[in-house]
Amino acid sequence: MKVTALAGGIGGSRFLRGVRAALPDADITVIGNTGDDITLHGLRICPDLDTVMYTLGGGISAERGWGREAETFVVAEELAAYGVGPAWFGLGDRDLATHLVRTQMLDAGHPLSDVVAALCVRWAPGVRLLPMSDQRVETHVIISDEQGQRAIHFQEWWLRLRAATPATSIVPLGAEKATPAPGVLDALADADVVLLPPSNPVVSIGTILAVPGIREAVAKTSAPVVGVSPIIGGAAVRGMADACLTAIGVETSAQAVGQHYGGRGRTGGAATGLLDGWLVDPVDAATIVPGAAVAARPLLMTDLAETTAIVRAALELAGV
Ligand code: FO1
Repeated sequence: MKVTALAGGIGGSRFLRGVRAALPDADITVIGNTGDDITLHGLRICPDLDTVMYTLGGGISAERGWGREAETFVVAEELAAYGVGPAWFGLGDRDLATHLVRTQMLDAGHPLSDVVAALCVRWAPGVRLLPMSDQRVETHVIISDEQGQRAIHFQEWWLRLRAATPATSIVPLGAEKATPAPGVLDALADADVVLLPPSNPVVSIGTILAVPGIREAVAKTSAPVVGVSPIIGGAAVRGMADACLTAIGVETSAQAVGQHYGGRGRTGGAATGLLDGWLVDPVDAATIVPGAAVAARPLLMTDLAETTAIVRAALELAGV
């Protein structure tokens, strides 16, 4: 079976461990978000790609959900001693090696998709990890504060401001000029099932869909498309997805996010949305997404067994 999933960072990566466990013999392709990427100290950092790679490769910090386990932050301390920031981005020593290898490969002219493939030789995540694009797409957030209206990098908004300063808009810079990375469109066209994990629907899934061609490929694939709600009972399960949803005028509810993705209306309606199925928590069982079937089961990914059960429920909703 060929499974294709769009994934962001921590939530998406946890979900993917369940996909691998539920379908140990499947060919799994992950289309990873690169909008979180940032250049710091001259190094290109790809947080969501690294989080998928480390989580599925066994190198993730279980405590943080990002970065490496058994991590140290000596270089970050030394940078701080020089008064060189930003202090709000946790730059780990082991993680630094990943950024050094990636940056020297990019500087040598290798496209990001080749860099990801090379890094995955070491980590062997058990899935094919593709960046959504080889072109740079970088999410920036427009805020208004005492310095007036200005754009800051998503990571600064997320980590320094903890998304507490309302975003007047969230912009995936460069998306309109980006093209899907090699293999992305085929992975969507050839899949037996396409999954939208409970990643951030705006800055993770939304950014991937903003790359021209990808939303269309999801909308028209012959594979069933099933999403899993990242919102339970009106609250984001993790992260600050609610702040992102508010920024784009979408209510923080399982129903609003499902309707934001839209149903595909396979049963005759115009194919406007992406979803054939939308999996919600029982507390949101009354959810309606026109054009998509809604099913409910507990969605807290408390451990691998529970995550695997959630994945199985999504696959059942997909009819695969
Ligand atoms: N998330 C944090 O909450 N604090 C950090 O200091 C932090 C550093 C960091 C470094 C490398 C990396 O791959 C991820 C990192 N993250 C951190 C997560 C990162 O901000 C993600 O982009 C968001 O969590 C959204 O997915």
